[in-house]
Amino acid sequence: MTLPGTSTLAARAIAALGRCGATLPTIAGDAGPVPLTARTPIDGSVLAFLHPSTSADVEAAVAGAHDAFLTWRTVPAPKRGSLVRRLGELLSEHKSDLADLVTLEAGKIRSEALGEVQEMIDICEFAAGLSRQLYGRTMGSERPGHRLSETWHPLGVVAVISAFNFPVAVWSWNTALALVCGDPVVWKPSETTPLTAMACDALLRRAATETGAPDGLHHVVLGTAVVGEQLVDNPRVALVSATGSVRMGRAVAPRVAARFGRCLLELGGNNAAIVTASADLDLAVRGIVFAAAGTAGQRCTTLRRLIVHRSIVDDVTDRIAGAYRQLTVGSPFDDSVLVGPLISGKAYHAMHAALDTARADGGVLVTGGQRVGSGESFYVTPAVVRMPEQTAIVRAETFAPILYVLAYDTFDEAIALHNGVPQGLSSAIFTTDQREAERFLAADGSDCGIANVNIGTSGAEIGGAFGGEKETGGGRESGSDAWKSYMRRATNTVNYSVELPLAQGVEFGP
Ligand code: UN1
Repeated sequence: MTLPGTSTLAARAIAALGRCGATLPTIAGDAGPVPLTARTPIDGSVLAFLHPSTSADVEAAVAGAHDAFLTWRTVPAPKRGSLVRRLGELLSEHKSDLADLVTLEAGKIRSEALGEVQEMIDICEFAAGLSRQLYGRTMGSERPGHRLSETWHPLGVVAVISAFNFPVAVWSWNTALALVCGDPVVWKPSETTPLTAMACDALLRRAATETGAPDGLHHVVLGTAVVGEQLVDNPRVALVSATGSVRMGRAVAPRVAARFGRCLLELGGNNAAIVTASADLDLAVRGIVFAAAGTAGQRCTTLRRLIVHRSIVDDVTDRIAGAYRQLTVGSPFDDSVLVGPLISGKAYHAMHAALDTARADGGVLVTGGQRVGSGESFYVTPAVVRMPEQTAIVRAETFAPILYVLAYDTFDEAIALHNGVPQGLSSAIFTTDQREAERFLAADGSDCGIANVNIGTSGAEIGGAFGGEKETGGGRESGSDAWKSYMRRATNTVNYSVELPLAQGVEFGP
């Protein structure tokens, strides 16, 4: 495996950052706090040193955002939409630069990095249209001469805490909606992906200047969990939208609840697909391989469990293993590569440990699971493991490319295995039998927030609401009516009569 030279990678990052209008700070020797090191998983080398935000910086960011809120909430929503429309144009203009940064910091192959930026452009278009559609309802009042309706108002400062694996798309889902809904944003990106965050911030600031939006609508704060905790505890943060592990969600949710703030959580997934005896196997295998091995298994929507009818399980497993052996692993800048690096050595060791546990539980490694190359980067061949049953390791999310294959006999058993995990993000069924497909989508079918037919678990479009149930946290981001989480609802009763009838027939008065 050949990797590009280290200095080439850092130079490429700094050039892309510069074209987006962001500059790197000068780090003053050893006088200041320990700098934040931006590294690339491509070869583990340093891309840049940055200043972590101090607690005063975080406080100032929230205060600045709150000041901006007081103005922004009164700007008409379609005018707020102009800012997001301009942001979408700038993202299109800098699509290649941002994709470079996504590849450098998250290790995504070019096509997936470009796809992630496209997802940002799509949500900006969606949000700009939405800015004229923040509809409230009108209900029939039970009282004569009364009008009953609801109005959606801006909520306040939104803190966005995002993960390394979708370093910018998840930010854009939240930020494009928040801005049209009248809410400024303070963003704490993953400490692994600060440069993409700085590039997005620079583009958004430019869009704000060009469209005459107030200062202070967007702030980036960099650092470890301590920075996130400060946002979580700040009473001026109205909504904490956090994407990451279940462990992180468990820490965040009660703290936000304790101050009666709002939380939008997008946590772990342990997504499964059922392959029934009637499935179109050519289509199924293509869908499964992208969902399980794409993004090196590091999407929250990655397919991690395959539940296959016993009559075809050997055939399906062989076909998938055959396709896996064709997957090229290596530098994500190499056009022939489909599987880039894992984000860190920690991710590699977690994968290794999970495979050991699976084997100890009676699992058989069918293919993959080998480290490719050595040194400070961690490339692996995606693994397929046949499991005798759904053991604890199968029920846990390991953020790496491991696909566990299980066999089922009856459809009820398949659904029970499917739902028999703590997480509930995405799901799929491969079948040509309409009854099976509808049953999977029915109330007693998949218990996930996303349920697909004849398509894998990953790669959702922005138009639908994105999120899941159980330990996934229950939040919904992106399309449909996810915008409602970023606004507060006021119910309005207007009496335009000269009488004062009370609801429920209550009589009161002398
Ligand atoms: C994530 O992995 O956090 O559906 C988000 C998908 C992408 C988003 C994934 N559109 O796979």
